[in-house]
Amino acid sequence: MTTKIDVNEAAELLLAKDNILILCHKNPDGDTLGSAAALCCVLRLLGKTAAVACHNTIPAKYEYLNIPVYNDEFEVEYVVSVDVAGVNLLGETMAHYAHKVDLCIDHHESNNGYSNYLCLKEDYPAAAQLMYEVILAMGCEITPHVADCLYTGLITDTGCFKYSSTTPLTHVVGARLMELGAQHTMLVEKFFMSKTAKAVKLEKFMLNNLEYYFDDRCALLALTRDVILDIKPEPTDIDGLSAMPRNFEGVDVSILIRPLREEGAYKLSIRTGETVSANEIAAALGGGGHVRAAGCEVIGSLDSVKKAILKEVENILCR
Ligand SMILES: [Mn+2]
Repeated sequence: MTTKIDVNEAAELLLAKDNILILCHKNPDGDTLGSAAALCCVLRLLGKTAAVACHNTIPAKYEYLNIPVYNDEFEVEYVVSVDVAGVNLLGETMAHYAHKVDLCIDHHESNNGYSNYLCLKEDYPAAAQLMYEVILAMGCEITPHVADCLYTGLITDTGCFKYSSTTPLTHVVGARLMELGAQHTMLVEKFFMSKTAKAVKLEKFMLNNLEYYFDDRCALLALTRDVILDIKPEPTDIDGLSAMPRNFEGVDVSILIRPLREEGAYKLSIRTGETVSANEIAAALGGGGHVRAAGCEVIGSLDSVKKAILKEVENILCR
């Protein structure tokens, strides 16, 4: 059973606690890392002991967030998860925290209420927008570094204020973070204006290998193990790929399939247009996320995984 709380109650809890561990979701993105980094920094400025833990090593791209990774250096008394919709998203090495999350700060409508307390805003496009409010409610100053962390979450989860989840308030928060010192130019350049050589190779592979289904309303790209071994992309090189075919004319659903480390398991990223719910498609296969962006993990051969997802897409497109 989880108790839903508002921003002020979340702030009160955080102010009352110490020796705090902040958990990110596995395969971390800019939102989970930026929000966690911001909270950790603020807690430390308050003189508290806090650190961040994630199933994966933090990608080099996020080095500037200066995330203090938990190293068993203190006994954890309070566990906070950030941008984590369900315990399965913590990853195996963090699974022992599954039933020990005291507070979850999140923006996923698929959040299944695994924490003691839950501060959730499903209508916020990024957990960072909520974290901004929590930090203000804590009465803490937003330093230029904290502004960088929050701005990272804001732009990465909104496609740089482009996705339909973006609201006037998102722009207000973005503007305020700029005033507080967020390095807008550096961050936008880093995440949206530059591409690594490996990301370009992946894009070329995508253009040559994209499969179309259901009157071309669904575009699917399967990255095979061979392609991954050949190009050797960083996870951050692959991240931008899932949203791209959604922008192609006539495409309502875009699916990216990539192999997981374990043989015979795949991660699916689903992006949809106005008329289709990505969350609904992902939920049918045990995953979840947001209306326009969701994901799931499916076990099986590439062929069977493809069949399974296409069946769900067909159910929704053809009803
Ligand atoms: Mn997020």
